[in-house]
Amino acid sequence: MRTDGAPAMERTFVMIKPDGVAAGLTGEIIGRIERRGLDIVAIRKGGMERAVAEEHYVEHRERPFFGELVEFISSDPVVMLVVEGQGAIVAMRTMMGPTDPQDAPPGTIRGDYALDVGQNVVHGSDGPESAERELALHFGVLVAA
Ligand code: ABT
Ligand code: MG
Repeated sequence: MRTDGAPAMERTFVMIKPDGVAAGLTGEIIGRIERRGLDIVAIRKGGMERAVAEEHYVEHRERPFFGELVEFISSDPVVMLVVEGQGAIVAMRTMMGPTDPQDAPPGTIRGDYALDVGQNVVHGSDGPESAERELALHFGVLVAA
């Protein structure tokens, strides 16, 4: 029995990356999110502008892989989702598996569908502050409380 109270209802930003969309994994990933019991509050498919991609990954701007990362994310269409539910941020991160698919166990999205750390199929906000920032960046007023 839980003694620490149920996780709060929250929203997180999820993105099916260009490799996931190109591999036809959109339905599979959305299906996993729905079957987990999370709610898809908004969804949008399209290309991510370069400037938006740079802002999305601003925490990595000094890293050697930044240029390649921005190029990859803005290269081809992505599917962006607002996902809501109890403890949704951690629930999504757990379903996705570790950043490097080589470390991701079977049963996770990355463990089942990816091999390369630079092209790992799916993104999910890594905490409440990131979720708030990323939802505002990609969905703006649509997700205002
Ligand atoms: P994202 O969901 O894309 O943010 O990945 P995650 O939060 O699991 O991991 P972080 B650390 O945020 O990685 C961001 C993107 O950078 C890629 N990456 C990361 C590399 O290519 N090489 C590296 O050494 C590291 C640490 C992985 C992530 N994106 N993709 N695609
Ligand atoms: Mg991240």
